[in-house]
Amino acid sequence: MDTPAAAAPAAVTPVVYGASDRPPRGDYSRGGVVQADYTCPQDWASYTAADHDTYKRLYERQAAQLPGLACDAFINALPLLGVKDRIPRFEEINERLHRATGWEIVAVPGLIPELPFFTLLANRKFPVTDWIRKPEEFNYIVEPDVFHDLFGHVPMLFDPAFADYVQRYGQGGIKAHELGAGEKLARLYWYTVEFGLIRQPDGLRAYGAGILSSVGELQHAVCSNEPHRLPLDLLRTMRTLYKIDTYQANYFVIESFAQLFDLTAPDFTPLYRALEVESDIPAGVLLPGETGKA
Ligand code: HBI
Ligand code: FE
Repeated sequence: MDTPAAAAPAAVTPVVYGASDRPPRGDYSRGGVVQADYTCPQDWASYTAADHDTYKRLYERQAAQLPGLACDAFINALPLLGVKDRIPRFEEINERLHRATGWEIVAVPGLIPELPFFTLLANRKFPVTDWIRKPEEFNYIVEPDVFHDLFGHVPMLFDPAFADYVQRYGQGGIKAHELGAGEKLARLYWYTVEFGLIRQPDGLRAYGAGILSSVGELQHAVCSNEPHRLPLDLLRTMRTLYKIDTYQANYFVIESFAQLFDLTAPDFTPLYRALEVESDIPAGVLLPGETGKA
């Protein structure tokens, strides 16, 4: 016998990063279609012509500045999204993505709480916000929208080693949450999945979605002399505070996605214990001996 999917709007609370007096952007009720795991139908039919046009213009502008700044894995996978002149239907992306790495994307109304977020990742489901920014927010938006989530994150999920890293992050996240270390681990996500740099034989490149989906930060992260660049070190990274509303003051550099995957193989419990006696490091501050020129 079929039981109806458990829609649990009571358990579905909106979340925002940073200042908590900012009202949440997405609609988390939607007449009860948001599920207990925070996923919902994409409702593709509700996008307007203006919405599709915003996506198309963002895609064009951003795709044009990738050469020499984005990593090869991203540049090679971007065309696999398959659609660039409108907001894609998530199902059409899933056909290819699932075949490539076993991942799928699922629609969510916006930022979701830590534990359901980790749980989706641990199950190789990547939450993609379904709404798009307004034309007046074309250049800048604090919360992730469908352009950031799709264009920024999904191409990298076609890379097998990176895709495995994101799942491992989800699995580690569930454990970190139990150990009260969710915030520390979230910093690792921030400085890798969102704002990571990788050293390719032909130079430094971006793989983080926050960089790849931003007009201005791509140049700043890869080419500017302003920010510090440090080799990725788990303890250093998880001690480092971050800002969500400015370009990053420091970036962490990896040598390969396999390195990222291997670094996160050990149990983090001792690391979390070590972090308890280490002070947080403000964004942009160097420790003695660090050059910031990785
Ligand atoms: N929710 N939709 C969405 N997208 C994110 O990137 C996201 C989130 N919730 C929590 C979160 N990220 C971070 O706190 C994770 O690092 C835990
Ligand atoms: Fe993101």
